[in-house]
Amino acid sequence: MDLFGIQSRRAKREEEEKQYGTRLPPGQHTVQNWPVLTYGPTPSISVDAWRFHITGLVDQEQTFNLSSFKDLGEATIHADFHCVTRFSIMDNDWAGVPITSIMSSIALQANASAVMIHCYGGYTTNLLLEDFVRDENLFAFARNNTPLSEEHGGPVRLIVPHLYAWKSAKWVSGVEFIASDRPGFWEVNGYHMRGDPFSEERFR
Ligand SMILES: Nc1nc2c(c(=O)[nH]1)N[C@H]1C(S)=C(S)[C@@H](COP(=O)(O)O)O[C@H]1N2
Ligand SMILES: [Mo]
Repeated sequence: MDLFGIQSRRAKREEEEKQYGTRLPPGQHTVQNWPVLTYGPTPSISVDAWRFHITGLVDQEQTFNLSSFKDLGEATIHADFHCVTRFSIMDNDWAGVPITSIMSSIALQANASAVMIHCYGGYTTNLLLEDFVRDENLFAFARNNTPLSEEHGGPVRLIVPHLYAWKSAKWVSGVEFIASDRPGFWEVNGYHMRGDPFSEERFR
């Protein structure tokens, strides 16, 4: 009966609240596996072919290959991952190039206030500069010591732990610095412009 389903979901949520406290955003439940959520086909980009472009409001636009990209700096962060479809994956170790390392290697123009993330396959997502430039954000190439598989965004994906995971774009091909925030793929299609899971900024 559905009533049992509601009760068991409630019991699971209470159990998880005990375990994770305020780390689990409202309306989320945890999963132990790692589901794949992709809109459309999975692009296939080899490590050799992968390029990353820094464009827009910077004094000098730049292109990197994986090795020159990693030369910007490498770090590991521990973070949770919250999908707007209500599953959360707790305690991931992401290895990648911190956004702060990228910022210190570019000359940003004063009127930049947001970024558009571009991906192989055409996906895009937008972030305010203050949501993009945070210590824990990185362009990741591995999770839990394992290189990202193709379906999870390899060779490189963005990880923005404090926002819903549609902002954590897979198969990134570049970041474009822009003067004013404008919607990316899901944001055009009704998702929230910012996507804070703790205030349930799901749709608008
Ligand atoms: N390029 C691209 N990035 C994407 C998506 C996508 O469809 N295309 N889906 C987003 C969504 S909605 C989620 S929840 C996460 C899922 O990442 P995963 O498939 O590795 O779990 O990737 C995000 N990044
Ligand atoms: Mo998602």
